[in-house]
Amino acid sequence: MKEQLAKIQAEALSAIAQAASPAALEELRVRCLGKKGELTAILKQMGRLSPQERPAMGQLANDVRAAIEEALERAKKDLHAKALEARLQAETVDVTIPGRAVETGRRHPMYIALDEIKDIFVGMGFDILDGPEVELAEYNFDRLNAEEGHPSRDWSDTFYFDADSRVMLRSQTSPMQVRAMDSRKPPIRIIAPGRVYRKDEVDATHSPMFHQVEGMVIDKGVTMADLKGTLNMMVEQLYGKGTVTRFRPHHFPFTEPSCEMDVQCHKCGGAGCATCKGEGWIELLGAGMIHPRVLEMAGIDPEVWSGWAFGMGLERTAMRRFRIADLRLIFENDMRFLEQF
Ligand code: 2NM
Repeated sequence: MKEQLAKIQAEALSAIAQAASPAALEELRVRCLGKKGELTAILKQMGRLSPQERPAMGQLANDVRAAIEEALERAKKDLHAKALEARLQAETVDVTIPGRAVETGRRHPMYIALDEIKDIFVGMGFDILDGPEVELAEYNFDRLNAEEGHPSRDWSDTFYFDADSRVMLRSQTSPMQVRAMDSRKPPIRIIAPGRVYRKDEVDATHSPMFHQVEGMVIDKGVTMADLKGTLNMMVEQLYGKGTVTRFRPHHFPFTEPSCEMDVQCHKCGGAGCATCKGEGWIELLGAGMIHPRVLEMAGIDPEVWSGWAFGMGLERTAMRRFRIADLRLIFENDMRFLEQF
């Protein structure tokens, strides 16, 4: 029995010395010291010994157990230390390597202008609406009082999808105003920014796709004075307090009366220069009192309610704001251009 114990100890210690992983160590522990282990098997035979032999053999068995446990514990610590060392080696960071610069994105100049306009109108209690770019001619034209034969409905001006000119890319964002009149009850205060499409050749001031913001107010007792007051307030926030404006008569099918709004040239103060092409004024937007027929078609009684609306081009607003000379720069996504804002 003594020899058996010595053999178990010797074999266990040598196996432990060679174990390469915590799992291998655990396997050894079970094999040597577990309930069905070699040492337990020996201890079960103690009963066969004489009472004189038993204490010494018991002591020896305990010593062997203690030696194996200690070896296991030490081997486990060694393995942990080695694993940690390996990890530290593998995860070494060379703090002397130069860093990689993070390229941050920035807002597009047109969206800077749009966000300003949105802030101004949200501050006055307007909701912002979004809607489809593929529209029905019914919403884009008929419901806006632009009847069959109106020049803007011509195939040479508008992108139609079908031969009978019913489905089209919207040429203005006003169909959103019509949808708002259908789905909401007055009083209504909304603005509708978005892409619009017209068959124009690309040049320094034209593009077949551009952006508009249109706005609309419908309430009781709304007059041209509200239109002028609100738009003047927007202009003062966009271009500074005291900016001078003027309203010229104009014509749109969906408003009556209609007007265009100019701002006095910020560069020459009205004297005439290159920026305003000698005019002293810069055209900003179109507007007017919503035509009674447009209200009627939406089921809004023009005897009770009245309203005003406006539409402005966003590219042109951004171009004025940032002195951008060519519209194409807005769409080309040239980093040398975009990095300047
Ligand atoms: C403009 C100019 C004038 C306009 C009219 C409407 C509606 F739906 F209320 F009738 N929405 N937008 C409007 C009025 C648009 O763009 C130059």
